[in-house]
Amino acid sequence: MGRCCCCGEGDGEGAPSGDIFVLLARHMRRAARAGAASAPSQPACPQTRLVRFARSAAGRELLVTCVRRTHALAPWTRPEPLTEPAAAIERACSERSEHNGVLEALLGALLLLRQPSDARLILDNFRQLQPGALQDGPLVKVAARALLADAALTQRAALLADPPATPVSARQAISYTPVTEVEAEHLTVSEFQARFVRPRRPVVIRRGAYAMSASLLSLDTIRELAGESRVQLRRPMADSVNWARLEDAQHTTVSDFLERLATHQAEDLYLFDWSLPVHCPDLAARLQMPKWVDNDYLTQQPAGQRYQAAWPSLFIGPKHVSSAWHVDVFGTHFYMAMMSGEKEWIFLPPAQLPLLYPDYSASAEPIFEVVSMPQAPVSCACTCVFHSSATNLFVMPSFVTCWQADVRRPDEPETPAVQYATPMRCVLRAGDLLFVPGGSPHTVTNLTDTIAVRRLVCLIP
Ligand SMILES: O=C(O)CCC(=O)C(=O)O
Repeated sequence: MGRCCCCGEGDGEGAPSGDIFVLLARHMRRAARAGAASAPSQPACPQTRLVRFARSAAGRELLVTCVRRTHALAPWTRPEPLTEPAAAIERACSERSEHNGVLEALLGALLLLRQPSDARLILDNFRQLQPGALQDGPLVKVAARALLADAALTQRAALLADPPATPVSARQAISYTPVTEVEAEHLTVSEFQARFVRPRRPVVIRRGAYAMSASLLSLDTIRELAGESRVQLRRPMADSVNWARLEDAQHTTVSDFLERLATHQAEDLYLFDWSLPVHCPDLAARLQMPKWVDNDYLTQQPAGQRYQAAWPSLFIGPKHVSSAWHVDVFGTHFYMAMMSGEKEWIFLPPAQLPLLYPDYSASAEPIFEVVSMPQAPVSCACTCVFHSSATNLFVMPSFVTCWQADVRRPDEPETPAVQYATPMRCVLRAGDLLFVPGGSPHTVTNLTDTIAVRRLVCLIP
């Protein structure tokens, strides 16, 4: 590998060490100073910009260099099961006092190069040589992502060997199982736990939102109690690596956003997951915990404990704006109470997550996509994202191509496993309360302008 034409980095003495995103950021800054990297085509969060860079020729070259240098220097980092005499390898390993950092960089690079199986084998080698060595916080995090990514490959193969459904191609059209609906006054707590929480099934509880508030929150109430508060809005972006592919957008006041919504000038801006206890306790005080979920471990923590008072949070979104496929954090259950408008929800059962091609290269919260990588690194060039909203395809010419996995596009040849999934669907209307079991991948579209409130819950059995 020669020197990179944009920043002069190339073959060097030491193996790269530490967080691969820090290395990418440093490289990107140098490339920008040398005038070799173009500005990103759209504003985006730092992590999304770094992943864009990792997909460019210059970024890919850095990743490949990182992998090659490390393999050359530390035999235990080769992606084959250990065959060399363990003592020699052990020596090489212990001479390298910073081996945790080296392994961290290597695993991060392999994940971004979409080689999770290599990452897992290297991790196995490392654990064989250094049992108990995985105690370093940053290393544990990237190791966990490598294991998740590799497990998803294995689980997808197992699901395809015994698929949950006949492929959509044989069924003509995609079909959705309707989510079960129950009237609030007929649903006892024990029935809720037995039918929905334990088997991890979603349910729409009609009129359930009234268990939170006798009168549903209106824009007027929100304006009155929270109008002056400042909020950071979000907006969808096709190649975002953030949760639900929503990127941070501008800051404004709640009343300014509501005014834009009323005058149809909110565009694709979304007031999303805005913590009411943190930002507007008066509004939070109006909302009660519905009886079905009041055995929540998070709220029973001592005051001041992280997440003890993070939710409920507020969502106000204009018609057509969507949250892309995602899974909620820590695999927790959550519920959403609809205050006004309508939302379409599409889910997969938690066990079918691997059919959506979860990708852990940017974080432990997966995005869902398939990337085609060129075999050989190409020369440095600018990064440029082309995005077609019609097909949801975004392309970086000559570098990599990404396909978002989505059960609504079962014919996409690059993501064939999605056609074996058995999606569920519901439309949530004002007054409804939806329970979503932990670990369920889902995507949500505002069919009208909407107001909703949502809370993550860890239910104590
Ligand atoms: O309502 C939305 O747009 C997304 C809500 C959601 O998916 C969530 O809270 O996890």
